[in-house]
Amino acid sequence: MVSVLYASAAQAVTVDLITNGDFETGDLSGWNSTSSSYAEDFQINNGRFNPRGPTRRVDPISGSYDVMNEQTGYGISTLTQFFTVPDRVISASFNFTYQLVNHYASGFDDPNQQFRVSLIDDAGAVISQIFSTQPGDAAVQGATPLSYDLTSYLQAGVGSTLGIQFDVETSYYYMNASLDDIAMMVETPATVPLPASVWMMLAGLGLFVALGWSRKARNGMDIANCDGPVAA
Ligand SMILES: [Ca+2]
Ligand SMILES: [Ca+2]
Repeated sequence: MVSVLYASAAQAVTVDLITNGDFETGDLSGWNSTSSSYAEDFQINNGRFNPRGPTRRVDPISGSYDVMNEQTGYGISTLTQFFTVPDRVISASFNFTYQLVNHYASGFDDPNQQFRVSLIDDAGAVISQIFSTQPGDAAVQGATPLSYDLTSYLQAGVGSTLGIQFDVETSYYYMNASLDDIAMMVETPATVPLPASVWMMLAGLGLFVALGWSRKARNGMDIANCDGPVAA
């Protein structure tokens, strides 16, 4: 049986720094959602969630739950989670799967009608915009797994608090993005003490850490619509 500690010849461990990245708790545990103007918070979706506007019920991307934003008009919805970076980082891979539908007839606009993913600092300032939709992108995009090598960013932020933020800006009304299978897989030397929060996550996640890593690796790298750093 595979150990929770992803052991390699280098005596390293790999841990997912994101809590409840698959939303299978059935709620937004670990996440914070905000909204402005007529946007609404991201909502948990069990397949029966019918968001305001023309989008109807959509099956979760994987498992029994994902999340989806909704709105009654213009505004910005955000979904954010902060995490503590280990004291040493060998590598860091950020993975998520999204699907979306944009009902605005003129398509996407940068930045007024856009879905974005950013790495932020502990004050919420954007360190790097990892992904964003671009004018001309397809209005309907099925489940798309993406993977990014964030090693340099996490190495620059060892021991600090960083965050991942998803946001949907809808200046021209209805657009719904779904998210699932969000993971920040960080490889760190086994001999280096990890922050207590990381060990707690290791203990709590158990075998899932190893299984999650395997699943993400098999998904491969889909670089469609990327305008940020891409994993090798
Ligand atoms: Ca899920
Ligand atoms: Ca609806």
